[in-house]
Amino acid sequence: MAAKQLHVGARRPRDSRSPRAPRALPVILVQMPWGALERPALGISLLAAELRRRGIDCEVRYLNMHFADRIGGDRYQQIAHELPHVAFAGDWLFTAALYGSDPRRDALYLDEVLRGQWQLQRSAIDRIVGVRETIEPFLAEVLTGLSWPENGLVGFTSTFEQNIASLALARRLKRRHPDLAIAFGGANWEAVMGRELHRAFPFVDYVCSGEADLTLPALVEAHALPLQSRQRQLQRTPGLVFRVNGATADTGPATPIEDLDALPVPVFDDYFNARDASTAARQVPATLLFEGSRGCWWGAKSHCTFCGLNGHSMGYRSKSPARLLGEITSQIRRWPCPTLEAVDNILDMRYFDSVLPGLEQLDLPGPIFFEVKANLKRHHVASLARARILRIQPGIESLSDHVLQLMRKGTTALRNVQLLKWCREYGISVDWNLLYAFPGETDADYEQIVTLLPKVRHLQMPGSCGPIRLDRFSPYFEHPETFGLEHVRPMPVYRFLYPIEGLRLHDVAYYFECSYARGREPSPAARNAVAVAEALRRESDSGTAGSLQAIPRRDGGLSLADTRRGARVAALRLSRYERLIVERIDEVSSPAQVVEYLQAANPGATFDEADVRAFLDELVGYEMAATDGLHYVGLALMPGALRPTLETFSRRRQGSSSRVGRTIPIAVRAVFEDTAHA
Ligand code: B12
Ligand code: SF4
Repeated sequence: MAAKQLHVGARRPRDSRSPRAPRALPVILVQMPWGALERPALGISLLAAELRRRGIDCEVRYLNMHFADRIGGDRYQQIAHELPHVAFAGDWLFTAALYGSDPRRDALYLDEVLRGQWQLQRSAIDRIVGVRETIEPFLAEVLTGLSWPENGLVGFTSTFEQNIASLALARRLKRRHPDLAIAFGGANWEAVMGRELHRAFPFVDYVCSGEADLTLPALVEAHALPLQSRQRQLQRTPGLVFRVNGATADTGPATPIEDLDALPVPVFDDYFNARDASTAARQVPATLLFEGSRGCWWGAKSHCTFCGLNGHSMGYRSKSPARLLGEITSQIRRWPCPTLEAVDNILDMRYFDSVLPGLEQLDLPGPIFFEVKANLKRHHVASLARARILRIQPGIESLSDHVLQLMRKGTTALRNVQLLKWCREYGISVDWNLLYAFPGETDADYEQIVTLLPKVRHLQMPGSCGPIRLDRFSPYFEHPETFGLEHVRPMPVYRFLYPIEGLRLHDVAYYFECSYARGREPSPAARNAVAVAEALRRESDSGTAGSLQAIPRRDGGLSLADTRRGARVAALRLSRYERLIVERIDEVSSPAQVVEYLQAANPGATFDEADVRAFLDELVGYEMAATDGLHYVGLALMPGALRPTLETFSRRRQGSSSRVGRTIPIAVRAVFEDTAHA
């Protein structure tokens, strides 16, 4: 198949292809409902690029768009995105097409899951159920209306709610074209899940588990070989599930790609062509995806206890800055999109001095999204903004130190607050959720959050609040006993999706439920924190939260102007020395560090730590700083004029001065400019 290739210094991954291998059969990679309309399917776009550069005929089919056109874009989006993901309504809709109709089972699902668990109204349920009647005509249309090779390979990508629709089409394809090989890959088929699903669905010939950049090409090439040598070749390919004498066999985990520069640039032609032809897809703006890295450098050191993000490949690998920049540049020029999103779990810190300045030069029209680690410095945040990375997901998750420790997040409540503050200053939107129900949490943890939240009401509030979900591959799932979790079992909804005799549901599920051992139960006080967070979010959405701003004065001092609802004073007037203190606690600092800063800024002078601490406590009293008892962070937003100095400071910490001179007392009494608000 003719494919315009973009090679940005890409090298071919090591491959085991025999020079005598016969010409591989054509490949079709499929994106089924409920895959997103607004972005290309990155995994199969990457695999298609690799197959094409090996000379293999490969097409990516966006059958999700065919379906969306049938049921209407709005309804598609509602089921794909607006319903709670773990209700699996999208998957359930296709169950009759996969297993045959079962009114009793359906009635139970609607009653137990949609009505009972998720409290959906009758009208909402009716709208969902109404989609059922479009499914058989859709499957018939794509089965007979599109051309499928008699032999060759059709590969389904499956993440989120794509399993049942994909299996329903795969079954029909196999029946109609018995020589066509059916393969599956994607998050829903990794590791034991792929093996068990393969066992349960005999029409699935192959599964690629995990990263398939090497596995799929090897499989496609092996599939063209005569049966005997094919089996030998398959057995030599890591990451594969296939059949030997009718029984499921596997070759263990895939080999993660070490050199990401060796990957091709994903091909998005098929996505944009399909989008042009789809009314439903054109209704939503397209997002361009790019991949800078795989795995997680933090998780490789300290795996966050609830995180199942990386399956079996946590080891961190990233593209070289030159390669990544080249890829982004060529892709965005070719496919101008209003937003650009990195799929990385965590930003590579070396990109701050390489990729980010490059993005700044590109002067992209729309915002970029990246996941980052929360303990960034001010100058990092400034670089993000300059590079137009205006939406980040920093994994804040909580504002309690103890809860953050329980989840091994490697950050603190004050650092999280500091990041929220800087992001507000630089106009960066922060995606964060307040998570609770961690084993070992205490009531005091949520009391801390309830105390802190109103003080940071002028910063971004959590987008949502919810209990943690027990995900496959997470430490909670892998070692529940270590954390005091018991009776780990698949979420009950799975039995409606896989009503198959003898199926090990535990091996197919991605999400689980559990009980808590005595003494490890979730804290009921989390409810209060959620109520406070939600009320503050509503306040913030209505634009009435107010703000806390630092305003430099001509005399070298600083005023802190407080328009937050319930402010203790309207403004504080601070002296030059006090201003220096506020500047230092722009970043989380101990009183000793503040003293060091004051001394460095006033050579020859000395400052008393007790004075400084008293002043800081006073600021805390006015809710203009927050403390964990040992450290302090200022809550006021710094004006643009002060930011460059603070950025420089955050880049290179000032050394301490050991010179002793006259002692300057801190005038801890702040001058009120106004009386307290009502
Ligand atoms: C970026 C990302 C997102 C993005 C966009 C996702 C996208 N790419 O479209 C956003 C922010 C929107 C998102 C949202 C959510 N996400 Co998300 N996300 C990811 C993340 C971090 C990267 C996905 C990615 O693009 N990877 C890079 C590509 C190249 O890899 P890939 O798609 O896996 O493809 C490779 C292999 O899987 C395989 N492969 C893929 N398809 C096929 C097909 C065939 C035939 C073969 C042979 C091989 C094969 O080969 C590919 C190349 O090696 C993954 C975690 C991860 N590390 O993968 C989670 C992940 C996909 N997300 C997940 C979840 C649960 C969610 C949310 C529900 C939020 C949440 N965490 O609770 C929402 C739901 C969104 C929705 N319903 O639309 C889960 C999915 C679990 C599942 N069983 O489906 C994952 C695995 C993380 C996790 N464990 O929690 N997510
Ligand atoms: S939650 Fe984020 S930081 Fe933690 S291990 Fe997972 S990907 Fe890494």
